[in-house]
Amino acid sequence: MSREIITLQVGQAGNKIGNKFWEVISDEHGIDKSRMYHGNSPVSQLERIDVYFAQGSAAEKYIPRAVLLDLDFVSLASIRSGPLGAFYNPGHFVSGFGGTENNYAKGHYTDGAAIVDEAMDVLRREAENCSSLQGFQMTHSLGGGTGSGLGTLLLSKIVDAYPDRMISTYSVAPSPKMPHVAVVEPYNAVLAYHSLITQSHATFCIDNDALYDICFDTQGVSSPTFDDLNHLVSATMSGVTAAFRYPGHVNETLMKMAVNMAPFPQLHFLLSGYAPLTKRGSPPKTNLTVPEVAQHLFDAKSMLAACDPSHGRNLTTAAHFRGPMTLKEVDEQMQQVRDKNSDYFVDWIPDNVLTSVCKIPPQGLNMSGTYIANSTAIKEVFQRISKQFAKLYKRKAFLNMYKSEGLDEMEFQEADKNVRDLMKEYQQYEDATAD
Ligand SMILES: Nc1nc2c(ncn2[C@@H]2O[C@H](COP(=O)(O)OP(=O)(O)OP(=O)(O)O)[C@@H](O)[C@H]2O)c(=O)[nH]1
Ligand SMILES: [Mg+2]
Repeated sequence: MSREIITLQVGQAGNKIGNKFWEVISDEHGIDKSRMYHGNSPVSQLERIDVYFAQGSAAEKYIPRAVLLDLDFVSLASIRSGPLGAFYNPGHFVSGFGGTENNYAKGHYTDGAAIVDEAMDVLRREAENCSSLQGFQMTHSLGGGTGSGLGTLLLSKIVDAYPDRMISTYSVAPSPKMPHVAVVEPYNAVLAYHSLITQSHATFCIDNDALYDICFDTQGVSSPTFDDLNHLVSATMSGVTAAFRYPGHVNETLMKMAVNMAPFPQLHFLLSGYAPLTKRGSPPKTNLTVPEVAQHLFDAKSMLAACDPSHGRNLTTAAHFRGPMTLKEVDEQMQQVRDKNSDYFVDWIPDNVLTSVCKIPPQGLNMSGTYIANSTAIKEVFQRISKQFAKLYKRKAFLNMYKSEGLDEMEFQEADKNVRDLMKEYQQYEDATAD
């Protein structure tokens, strides 16, 4: 059974990140831009190719199962005319008449609502093309009006149409460290988190604040661009999805990942990390060892969200290793890390560290690791955004631009309350003990 996943790319960040994801995984699976297989290891590269690629004709064999949405047609046109433009199904681009200028309400209630049915038609056609659709993954920003507003509107339609399919998201939190971040982005992010609490089964909290710091501090990039940031996101997405794309691992379906990682349905906001993170321009690492990768993986500086795991406790943890190593080696290392940092792991969920090995390393490295944790420290991200939200909302700044697009002020209050309740819930499980 294929267990297909459909990728939804919404808004500028969503499409740029999605694009980079396809670039990385098509390389890994030996699929070139003309959609043909030119790899060197058909058994491993093609065995589960159907999860992410639809079968086309003999001349153009593998087509990404992706739907690309942006209200901003110029931004989407740049993806279409870019290096991967011809790779996607040409009927899978859905655009509007202009971006929302960071207005969630435009994305959710007016301009976005005008194109969401068209997007659902495309998605339905792709779903009908699947033999056993397992679910969806969405890439989007939470600060943009399209990524947050239209992204969550689309998810609500998917939940209605496919109530028994899984939904995962890679959701980018805004940071003032990046240039041109709009002042209202915390509003959009809180409104979107509010939806994701009930709509998503697994949300990877990608945070531009942390991505910027990794690029600047660890990789020595003096003024990180979105491409620099997206490089980190796509490497992590490749690590997470390797379990879906190659045979025989833990977390090998979206469902298993959600069941393993989220002991309580609402608490599905995941912290991720990646190793190795090397200085930009340095030669690729080809002599990494399992202990090195394990150590980097648990370093707070490797995390893609601005929170320190040592400030919270891990409800669940997964470490996905890639490369020529044995599971025994990995398990031993993880046991050592766990013993050294036993305070970081809750003691009331036994065996809450999962490990897996995929023998195929990512391009250019001899091995890599991806960290996924349901850490209560993730509440530090919500605290930061919620604080910024409160500052604006105290003076009701910029509310009119939301109200004039049909958003009721009650929704602001509800979203704010639900995100605060989520933080409290994380705190409650952080404080819980086995007795
Ligand atoms: N990591 C990352 N962040 C991005 C990228 N592009 C934009 N952002 C961030 O996303 C937020 C803006 O959202 P966009 O994705 O540009 O907006 P949108 O979804 O197109 O929505 P509109 O407001 O309608 O344009 C800001 O916080 C940006 O810093 C990207 O390629 N990568
Ligand atoms: Mg845009």
